[in-house]
Amino acid sequence: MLSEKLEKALNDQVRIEAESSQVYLSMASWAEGKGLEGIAQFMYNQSDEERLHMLKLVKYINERGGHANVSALNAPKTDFVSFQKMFHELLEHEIFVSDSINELVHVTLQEKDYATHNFLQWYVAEQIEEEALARNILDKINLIGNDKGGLYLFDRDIQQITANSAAITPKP
Ligand code: OFO
Repeated sequence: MLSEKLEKALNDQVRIEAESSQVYLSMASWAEGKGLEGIAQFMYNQSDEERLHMLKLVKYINERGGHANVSALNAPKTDFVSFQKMFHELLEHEIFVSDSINELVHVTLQEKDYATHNFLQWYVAEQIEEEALARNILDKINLIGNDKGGLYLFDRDIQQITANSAAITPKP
């Protein structure tokens, strides 16, 4: 049985994962509108992954005798100015999520809930991967600079990154 404090902290994370899914969906839509097909596909994929992260938490909370809440979400922004800025925001967002997962892990130790501590290790590992991927993409973007041909290749490359990450990401 989850403690009240931990149940609330897990539910906060449910909301954060759901909001992450909306943020990436909004990024996907923005990129699609700009004709950046590869980037849009990458963001749609990220959005789907975040929804799976949310579902995994929902099921865990209910399995442990708690009640997973489906709550109202903050609306993401709709304009991202440039794809470079958008990927910077993606990294910042992932760092924010990693911090919140760390806080959550801290609560499991305070509450001496080692089963939930164990369950959350999947999220810890996932965040390391997602931050690394975002940094990797930003390195590529810095290499391109303002070169139009480079952007074309980047948009094509990122489709490959999407396909590879779908193949290696362990399913929640
Ligand atoms: Fe939910 O994995 Fe990143 O944010």
